[in-house]
Amino acid sequence: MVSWLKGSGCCGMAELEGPEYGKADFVLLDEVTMEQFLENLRLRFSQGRIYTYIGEVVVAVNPYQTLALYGPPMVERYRGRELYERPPHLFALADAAYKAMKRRAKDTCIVISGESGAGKTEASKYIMQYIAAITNPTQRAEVERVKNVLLKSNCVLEAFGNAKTNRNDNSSRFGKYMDINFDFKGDPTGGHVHNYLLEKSRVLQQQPGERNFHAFYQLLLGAPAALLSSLHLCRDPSTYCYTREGAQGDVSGAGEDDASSYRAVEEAMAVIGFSPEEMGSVRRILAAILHLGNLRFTQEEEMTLVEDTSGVSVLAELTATAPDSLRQALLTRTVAAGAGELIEKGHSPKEAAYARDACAKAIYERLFCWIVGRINAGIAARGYDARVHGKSTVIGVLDIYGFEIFDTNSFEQFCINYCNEKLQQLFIELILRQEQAEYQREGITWQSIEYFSNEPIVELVEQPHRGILALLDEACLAAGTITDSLFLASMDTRLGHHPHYTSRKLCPTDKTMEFNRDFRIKHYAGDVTYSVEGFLDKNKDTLFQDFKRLFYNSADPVLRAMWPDGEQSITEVTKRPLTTGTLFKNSIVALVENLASKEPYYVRCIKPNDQKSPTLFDVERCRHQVSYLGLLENVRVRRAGFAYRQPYHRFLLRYKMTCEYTWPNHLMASDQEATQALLEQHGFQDDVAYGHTKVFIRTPRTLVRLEQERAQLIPIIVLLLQKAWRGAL
Ligand code: AOV
Ligand code: MG
Repeated sequence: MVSWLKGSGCCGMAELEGPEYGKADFVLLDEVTMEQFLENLRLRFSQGRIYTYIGEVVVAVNPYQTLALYGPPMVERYRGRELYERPPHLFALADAAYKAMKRRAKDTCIVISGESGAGKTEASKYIMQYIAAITNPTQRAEVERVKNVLLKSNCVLEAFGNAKTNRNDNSSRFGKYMDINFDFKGDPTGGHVHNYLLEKSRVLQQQPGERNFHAFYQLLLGAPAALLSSLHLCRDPSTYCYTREGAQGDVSGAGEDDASSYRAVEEAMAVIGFSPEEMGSVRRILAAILHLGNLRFTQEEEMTLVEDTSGVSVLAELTATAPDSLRQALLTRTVAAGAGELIEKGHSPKEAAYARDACAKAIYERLFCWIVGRINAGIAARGYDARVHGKSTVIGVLDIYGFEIFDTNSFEQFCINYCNEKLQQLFIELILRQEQAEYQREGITWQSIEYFSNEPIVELVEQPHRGILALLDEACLAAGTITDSLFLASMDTRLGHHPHYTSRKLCPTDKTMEFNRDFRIKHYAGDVTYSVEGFLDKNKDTLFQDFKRLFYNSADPVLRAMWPDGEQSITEVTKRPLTTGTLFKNSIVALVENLASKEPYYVRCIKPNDQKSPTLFDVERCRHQVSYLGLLENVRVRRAGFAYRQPYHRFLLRYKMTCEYTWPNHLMASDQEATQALLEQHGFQDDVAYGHTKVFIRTPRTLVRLEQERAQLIPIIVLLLQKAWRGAL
């Protein structure tokens, strides 16, 4: 085939109809039924065609194998192409978002959703990799630096924010929204990472078969021996309480990966701009957390003591704090006794253990936030002046923890699943709104479609004064006597009528729940039973001021910088800081507002099986996901409206050879008129509508027929051209 035809992208659309390949767009299904949808998904998955469109939404099935889909030749195939010109791919979506941003100066965002292990984080990395590959053709040094830092940031964020869970070996335990800023040339000038609620309770405890955050194992298994001994650590993760669970059974087999990841993370941190001193502090803080977890407390007479005093001196050394102050912070707390007076109250061993754990969680969380801050400093747009360089535009990429159901679900799963409800709600609103806006903009009448709305579930969680989060805050505010089970009782009384809420008390025959412990929410993605144990504690998230002050006074500048609130005296400390639940809700509401203000592009990830198998397509698991993600409704909306739309000039470029009035070029007043003439000649006038800038085609069949005609004509044109060239020679 001669080169101009190769470049014209005939393979993309041809793939739309080949029965052996399945349909590249679900809109082309003969009938929109679950069975057809699943069969198409299965067929494509079995051939390594993991991406399929629903209009402009990419449905992605996790292949659980390395596919040759992302190298430089692929980047070249998609660069600058329209969505339908090539087989479905994340790169096509990334290119569409990039073009919208560059051509129309639109802020865009790519929202990646799907349950835990469905492939969101991998997708987000491929998207960033693509954007990095297609930008900065002139190799400007500062742009290259920014791109490099953006790409390297993932490695560091994953080391500190990801962990092995029973759903995913590299599960994101924090939410990540990354803005990439572009200058008027379309080159990245900087970026910003927003992180959402890290699952810090993982520092203390993991469910059987799970691990702590990767960073701990990477340090233990990857650090050179001399470094380890300077941190008073030994290699074996089972030595430390906090990493013991993760060192059991097959989990420990990950050792080699951890060692090589350690080196990759060190290198990435250096590229981002962490200084050697800062990296030293990070290692010492990680080591301190491991040592902290091994501290035990005993009681002798009236006094609580640390069992192994050498542990305290190691900790003092690693945190650069005075041993006496450290011991005091571990064993006592200062309380305001009224009239500005302060008294010291000794802990019982149990209280000391509780304070130790709260401290370990807080240090890790602050370390993580500090790292994010440091990455942000590394990718902040430097020397960008909007007056000189023009308006900066943004592409946001959202990769957040997916919907999850574990054997035991706690406050963290509750927050994660609430966040997924909000994103689902946004998807519904935007998909409808976007369609509507497009038809309005183009002057075309819109016909609406019924959707399952998850609004009642979102309300159940977040409604002011009545929702679960409000009741939880109310319980936390009440005097110390209130317990988790009293909180559950209050939910039973106030939410018992809600169709999406139940508990064992409200449903006594349901033995899958425990009395006084469990409640269940009917989420859009399935029923989840939550254990109320620890809800109050995790929501209050108390850390004694004594620890904050201790670390604020550390001689280690990094550790010190993490505790700006340590300066306050106990009497100044605000009485009721916002609770974790409320802070999380506020951050998610702000995130959703931010996403809604941008032009959204969607990737809907599907997990084909729970065995991480590259060949198994578990039809029931997929059916469930297709159903709750609302994908069938998505297809119906696309079909009820107009399945395809294309700017007139693009349409003509592709199909002009199918009509005598438009081939090789039309002589009409506008591309719209020429398009009209073409479609009328084919007899398609009843299936199309003409917008201000685009032609809208209702049924996929019309497009398929145009494609068929084009495919038949191309060999003839090629022959004619070859003849003409030979004649010319
Ligand atoms: P998640 O982000 O959706 O889960 P990941 O992106 O971490 O899921 O994917 C889980 C695993 O599936 C990865 O570690 C890879 O082994 C594999 N995988 C996913 N996508 C691809 C791909 N395109 N090619 C090859 N392998 C892939 V979570 O963060 O748990 O919600 O919280
Ligand atoms: Mg992830």
